[in-house]
Amino acid sequence: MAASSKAVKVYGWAASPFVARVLVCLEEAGVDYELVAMSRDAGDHRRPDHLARNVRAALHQLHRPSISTFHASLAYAFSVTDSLTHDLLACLQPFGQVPVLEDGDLTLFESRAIARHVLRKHKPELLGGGGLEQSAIVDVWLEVEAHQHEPAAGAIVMECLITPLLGGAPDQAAVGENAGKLRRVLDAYEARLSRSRYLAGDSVSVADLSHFPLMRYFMATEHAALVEALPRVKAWWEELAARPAARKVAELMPLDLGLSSRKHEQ
Ligand SMILES: N[C@@H](CCC(=O)N[C@@H](CS)C(=O)NCC(=O)O)C(=O)O
Repeated sequence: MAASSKAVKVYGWAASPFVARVLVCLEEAGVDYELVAMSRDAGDHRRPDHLARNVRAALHQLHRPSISTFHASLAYAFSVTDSLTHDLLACLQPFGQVPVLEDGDLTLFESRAIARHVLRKHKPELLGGGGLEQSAIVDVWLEVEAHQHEPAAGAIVMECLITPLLGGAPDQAAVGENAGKLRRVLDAYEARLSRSRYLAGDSVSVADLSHFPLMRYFMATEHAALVEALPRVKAWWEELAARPAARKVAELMPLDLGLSSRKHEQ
């Protein structure tokens, strides 16, 4: 997407599964957005302007009724000086990561929180449509993605895809351990998908979509066989990857994560 006048801006690099998660949701919701490309290699995410974006996002939450101690101390530190050094900004900003979303005056970080915001605003049916029960079920499966699927699949992608691209050797013990964990997660998905077409019911939701970016990379590893062995999970994945939003974002996600050129430069 072009033109800097867009109200919705996403900062980051699209090869990141976290950034891609946000892009998939924006595409699904038909939101007109601008991807403000940043370079990890150039350290754009550590620059003061990006760190300040995260600080602004945290400060935003001060206006909410449930203010955490962390945010309170952040606000205090921010208010006692208006000339923060870069180092202080780096301390204040807990993660220095992408994506960050700007939606008008609202600045957010954390990809799943951003995804929920985008969908709550533009396509609530992907969050369960506002019904208490259905929304709770969507939340459950989004948590499963975050706490069961991502750690195991992410470790395999790191060891089997990213480490070799950077010229390293995979830690086979870590690969074996996480393949075992992921197999158990996918077995649970297979059982779940025997009862409903998607994870949270018979319509697609953010819980399914949220899997797409990491699974795209996971399916490029030899451990894709774990998915291929489970007919319902395989069909679910193929349907997910064939969605127009997923296909569009996949074009921005080279399977070498843009790392091949870096390896050759080393
Ligand atoms: N929990 C965060 C994780 C974000 C994250 O790890 N982003 C990576 C993108 S590759 C990043 O910014 N890494 C740079 C760094 O941590 O220095 C989310 O879901 O947004």
